[in-house]
Amino acid sequence: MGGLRVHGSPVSTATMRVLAVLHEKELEYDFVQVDMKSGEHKTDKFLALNPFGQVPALEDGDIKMFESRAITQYLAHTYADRGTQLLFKEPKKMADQSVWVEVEVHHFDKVASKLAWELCYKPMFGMKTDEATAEELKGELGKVLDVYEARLARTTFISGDAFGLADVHHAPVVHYLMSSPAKEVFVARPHVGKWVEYILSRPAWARVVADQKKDCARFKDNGMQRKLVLLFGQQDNEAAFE
Ligand SMILES: N[C@@H](CCC(=O)N[C@@H](CS)C(=O)NCC(=O)O)C(=O)O
Repeated sequence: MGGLRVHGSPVSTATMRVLAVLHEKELEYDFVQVDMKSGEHKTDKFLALNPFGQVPALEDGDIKMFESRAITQYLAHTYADRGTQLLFKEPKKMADQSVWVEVEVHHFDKVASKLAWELCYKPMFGMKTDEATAEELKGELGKVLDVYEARLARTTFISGDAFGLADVHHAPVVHYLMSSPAKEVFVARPHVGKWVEYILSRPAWARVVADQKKDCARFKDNGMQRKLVLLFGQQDNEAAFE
């Protein structure tokens, strides 16, 4: 079974998406921190793993791949008999799952990632949020979440009545935005609010968040760890900086 190795950054949402699935599937893996601050993701060594120079990348024995959602699909199929079942086989359920996996990429992430950049990443990297852009994106996200609200009034999870891959894919960006003023856009919609609460309360997700803290400390990135604490308000972690 061994040989799973994730190359990524603990603060990257795409990396966290892969880690969430690894934890849902209860798979052991090695985490190889890519130092994005020094541009390690643009070196020949990393470009051999992902020619687009982005994290994450996965190695599973001889298999090497990139693109977080391709990796999660690979893991969910290859390790179907492990941990949480994230795929649906029955045609109608599979059809719904395929639709909502795509909706996450083309409707939700398209807006939500830009908003997370404005409200979460820019402050983390010492940059100033463009408030007008953030407001505009919040409006756009609200329109996407209106569709989600109608959907989640009929189904418990985004692609149906069972938790699955489409739900997990949302967790990283939702996690960041729920710690920002964009939280109101989610909680103003009761079904969305309940769904978000559930996906962020998954034990697998809690492990991703705990690992993020540990990895920032392990790689002595206390500056980043402090910024994460400021972002997520985990004051109990202040001791880790000393
Ligand atoms: N579609 C890709 C996106 C990967 C991506 O955007 N990764 C970011 C970090 S979350 C990155 O490596 N950014 C650096 C860059 O683009 O140069 C995936 O899902 O894996």
